Amino acid sequence: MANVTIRDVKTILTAPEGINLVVVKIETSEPGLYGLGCATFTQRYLAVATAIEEYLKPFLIGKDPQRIEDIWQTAMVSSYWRNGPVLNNALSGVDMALWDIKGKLAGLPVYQLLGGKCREGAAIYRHADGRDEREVEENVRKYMEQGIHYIRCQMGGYGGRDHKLHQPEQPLPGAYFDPKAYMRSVPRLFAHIRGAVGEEVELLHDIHERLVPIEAVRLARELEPYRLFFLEDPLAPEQLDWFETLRAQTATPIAMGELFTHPREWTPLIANRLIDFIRCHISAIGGLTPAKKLASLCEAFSVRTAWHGPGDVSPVGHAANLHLDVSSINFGVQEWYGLTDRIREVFPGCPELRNGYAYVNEAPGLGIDIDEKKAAEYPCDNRLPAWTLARTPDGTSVRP
Ligand code: GCO
Ligand code: MG
Repeated sequence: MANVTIRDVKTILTAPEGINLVVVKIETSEPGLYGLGCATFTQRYLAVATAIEEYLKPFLIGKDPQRIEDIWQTAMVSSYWRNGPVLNNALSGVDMALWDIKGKLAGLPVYQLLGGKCREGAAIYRHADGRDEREVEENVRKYMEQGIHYIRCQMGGYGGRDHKLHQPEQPLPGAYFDPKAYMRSVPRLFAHIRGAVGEEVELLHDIHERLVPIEAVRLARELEPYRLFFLEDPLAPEQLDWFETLRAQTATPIAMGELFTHPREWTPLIANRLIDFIRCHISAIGGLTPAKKLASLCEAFSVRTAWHGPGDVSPVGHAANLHLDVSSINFGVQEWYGLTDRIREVFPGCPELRNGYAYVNEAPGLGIDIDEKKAAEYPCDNRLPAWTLARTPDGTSVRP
């Protein structure tokens, strides 16, 4: 449509489930035509909101919302120093909103603009946790009864907990865990779960960068008998050169990427076939535009997608994940957090979950809306989450 322009850019901050979410709403000169995008960086949501309000909004007003690629490229370089989670999330909110608008203008769901469906629904995985093997097993069985075929198992959260800690006097405050006790507990957990539920269900685990590299290599090898669907974040983004060693040592499938914010992080892992699944938080890499390019890059190297999808992705972001999922031939699995009634109230048109598959709303665009009045009832909270102050028993601060 000729002459439609961007009229306003709004940042909506809301936390219906106590998790800070950032949504961008782009309004246009066409009455009633607007788009929504996810810009959620839950730990630094105010920094993202400032980047949107103070820099991207003046940059965008008056521009043609249909020129997605040109806006993405020019906005990316407009700060000169670029990438990083704050600026990428801000840009993602704009980018997804522009795809939403383009779909609405075309009268098509976004997946149609990405090549159409190659599957009706996206197979999802849920998180089973517990204090011991039996409790984890109970939660695995609960998900299996709901028809969920892919289940991530953790015992005591990331890095495990409730370990007897051998600490020095007057330890500093923090979220303590014992990497060695955690490492010993994981093979026990999967021996129990695999023995209890058999071979059919796909099991996953997230190391969450909690081990030193050589320990991650050892754990990946020790988990081989339990045939994981994938082992996630075995290393940190700062340890990319260790992936070669990890790959050479184990046949356990590897997933990585939720912390990535720069192409130089994922390109070597994909081009050298050092991972099996890419796990980016798509708003942290700049939105749908880079994510669709990344999915195509991965296809050439037999890497499958498994986009990040926890509670700190907004339902707009989950919808964007799913439009990519159903239209990418190299889709692997979709992480799913579980959308509550309260979330659905704030975000009408949420994707549906049925029998282990997530389905996008077939409405034009991303197919999701936001009730701004209801969103305002759930203010965000600027306190830093305690879990990010991770420490090993002697008090050393480590990556959370
Ligand atoms: C996952 C992630 C999350 C992150 C969270 C950080 O696999 O879903 O590891 O649980 O820890 O998104 O805010
Ligand atoms: Mg993870």
